[in-house]
Amino acid sequence: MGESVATEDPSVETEHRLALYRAMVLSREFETEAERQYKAAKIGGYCHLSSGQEATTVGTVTALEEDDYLVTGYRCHGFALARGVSADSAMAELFGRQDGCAHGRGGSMHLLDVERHFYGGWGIVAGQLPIATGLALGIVRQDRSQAVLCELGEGAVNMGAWHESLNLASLWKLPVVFLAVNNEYGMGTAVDRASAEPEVFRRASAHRMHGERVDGNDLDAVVEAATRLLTLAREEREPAVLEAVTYRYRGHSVADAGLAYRTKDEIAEWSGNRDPIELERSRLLEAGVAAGEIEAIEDDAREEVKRAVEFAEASPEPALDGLARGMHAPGSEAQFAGMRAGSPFGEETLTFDAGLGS
Ligand SMILES: Cc1ncc(C[n+]2csc(CCOP(=O)(O)OP(=O)(O)O)c2C)c(N)n1
Repeated sequence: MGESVATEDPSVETEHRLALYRAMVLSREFETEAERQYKAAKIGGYCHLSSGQEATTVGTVTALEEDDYLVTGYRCHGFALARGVSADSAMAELFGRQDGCAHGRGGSMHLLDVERHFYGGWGIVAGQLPIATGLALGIVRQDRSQAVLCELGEGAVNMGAWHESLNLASLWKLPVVFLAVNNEYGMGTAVDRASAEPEVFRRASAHRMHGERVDGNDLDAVVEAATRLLTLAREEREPAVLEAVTYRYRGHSVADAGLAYRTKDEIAEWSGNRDPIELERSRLLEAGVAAGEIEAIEDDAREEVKRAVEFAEASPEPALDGLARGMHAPGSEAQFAGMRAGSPFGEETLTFDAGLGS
């Protein structure tokens, strides 16, 4: 993916639309299966699903060029898939297996594929913002023409890292678009109970940055806004906040039923009348695509997810002695060897004068 939906050749447009539709369905099917596998205790740790948010996920990722960067929070399965990570390696990662895209060391919240310029999957709320901002600074320092898309939830905008990152991105004119996915709730708190300014895009103005809001369930609108803002970032070094208003159907994580802080009617209103996949499906039908062709795509995506579960089950557990690989900089073993057991900050061989004051 990497082009906009709008092209001049209508057949190309339909083909591209079908590819985006398949990506949305794949994401939905993947999440449904992930929940099933989590409940069957095949997946450990936390597991955050993005069912209902597919137009935002697929629409923004398709607006990225191949060598742009993508950084997200922990609700990252759909982003990884849309960026081209295979369902096999994403599912294997959820299972904690060796063939996972992070070699089984990251799990659901920390999907990663550096080759595809997907720099994770981060579990600390707003922890991904300074990383994305640093990537954008690297682009500028190396005079490259790329952009960074940094996804966050609307709950992250009250964190210090949000303000620090937006301030520097604006001050230094960094090529980054902060995608605030406003799915109405944090872990269980509605956005207007947590944020004095609940219209998240307006917060960009505090840093003299462009901000705008888009209907995050409308694929066309998302693709248009994301393509425009990423182009401005890439070509003019203009950072921006894009707020996508959408809804998550499931609980905050699989462990949350998601019903204590919102009503069944509210969920039904979004899933019944504003579902992004249904909306796209009716657009395809209106454009003359046969229902059979759409169903074939849906079946195909479902099969891909089924195969991914088999792949994940067959993949071996990572070797125990490799679990710490990649965690520390080369050469740091000598430093760790000098640390006193049970004393996390106390090295035997301190680099400053241990006899201070004597
Ligand atoms: C620094 C930090 N504080 C608290 C948590 C626990 N926590 C995980 S998700 C979450 C809510 C975030 O909501 P939002 O940013 O809206 O993202 P969403 O889950 O809706 O995608 C919280 C408080 C955490 N992971 N990191």
